[in-house]
Amino acid sequence: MLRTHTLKEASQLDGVEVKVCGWIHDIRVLGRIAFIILRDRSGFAQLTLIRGILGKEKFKEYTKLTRETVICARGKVQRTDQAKLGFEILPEEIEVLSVAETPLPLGVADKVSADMETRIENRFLDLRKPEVLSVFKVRSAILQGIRDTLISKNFLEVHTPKIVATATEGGTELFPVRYFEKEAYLNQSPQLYKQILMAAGFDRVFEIAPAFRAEEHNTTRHLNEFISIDVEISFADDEDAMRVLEESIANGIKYAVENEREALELLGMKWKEPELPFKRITYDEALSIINKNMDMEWGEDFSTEALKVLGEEIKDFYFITQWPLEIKPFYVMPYDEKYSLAFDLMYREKELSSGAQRNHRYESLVEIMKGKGLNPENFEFYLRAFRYGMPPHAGWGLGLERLVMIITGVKNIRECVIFPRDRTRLVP
Ligand code: AMO
Repeated sequence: MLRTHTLKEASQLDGVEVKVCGWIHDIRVLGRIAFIILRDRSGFAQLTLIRGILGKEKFKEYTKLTRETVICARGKVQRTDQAKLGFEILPEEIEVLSVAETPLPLGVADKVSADMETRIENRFLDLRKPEVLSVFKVRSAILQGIRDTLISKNFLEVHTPKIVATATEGGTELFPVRYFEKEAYLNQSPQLYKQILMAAGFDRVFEIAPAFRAEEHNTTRHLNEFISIDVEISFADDEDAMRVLEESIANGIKYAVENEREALELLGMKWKEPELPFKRITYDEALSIINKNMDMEWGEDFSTEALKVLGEEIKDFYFITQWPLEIKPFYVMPYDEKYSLAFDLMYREKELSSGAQRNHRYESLVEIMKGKGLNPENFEFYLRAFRYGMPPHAGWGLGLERLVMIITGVKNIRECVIFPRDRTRLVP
């Protein structure tokens, strides 16, 4: 066994011999005594090195180790008021497992934050910073809370293909891939497949998987590869779908608050489980709020500026419902000639999720497709599923990174992905 305890586990002990491993965060030598601050995923420990105990040779060897070198230390844990952490480990032996070269391309212990480019290029070092790691602890917790919610509601977790033949969310944002002798694409959304699963009688499904969008714009809230949490529910309407969505979000936050309190504190975020239901406003109501400050036409999608106005007015989670049919995708259910049963979930000025009750009526679906300039023949595999018994259904897609951005308070969506894919970045 390389180690007996993580640093957090060791921090709970007193007078027990342990073997702990990690990275050297910092070393301070004060004559005959030296301190190594050791770091692992769970936290920090102070190794107190005393020359009189270790002997001159070992003391010299250990105090020359470079920052970020990986070591294991065997010694006794001792509670002490003198150490900032309330405990120290008095090593008898230190084993050097992997020496870190100097200088480091990115300082892990440094307070000053490097620019995003340098950080991503040296992401393995950047991720060693506790506050950077915290984002991923919170991300994992949110996901767990959401998954638990859906599983408890009897959803089936599924996976649909990511190499596909057609667009779903408008044809301009597709990445082509060579698929033997054919051209294929990376999927933008599991939309068509999750709907087909309703025809398959799966009743309620969810998928947590990457979605790919060849968006040209390089913004702080767009990625070219993101994780989409998708839900589809049979015998359900838009209101049913919204209820599952708000509950999923509330439980995701609750799970993070309960399980990653320290990580949230490190990020300076104070969350409590949000109260349900979230506010619902119609598109028309949103428009009249926006038009107190701007001059926006009915039927347009909300611009960044418009959403800012809205976000200033509603500083919380809220749904925008009853969107104009025109600006929503072909698969949403019309409410009447003008409006649809589509909704967006917002947090202040940020869009987190889109969803809708779907149009499950074959003839009407084909007609709307044609009206939007789409060729139904290209969607034959999808449309077939509507001809042999398709239940009414509703669902949504939630961008995981957008949600993580809000909960962790980071300003750039790239910080919510380990290795982000944006307009210019394909490596690492
Ligand atoms: P939509 O296209 O609105 O809807 O996407 C759903 C959610 O996915 C997230 N998202 C993104 N996140 C990061 N970078 C991007 N480039 C990006 N694009 C989208 C957002 C968005 O709200 N099929 C429908 C969903 C449905 O109706 O079920 C869809 O894909 O958080």
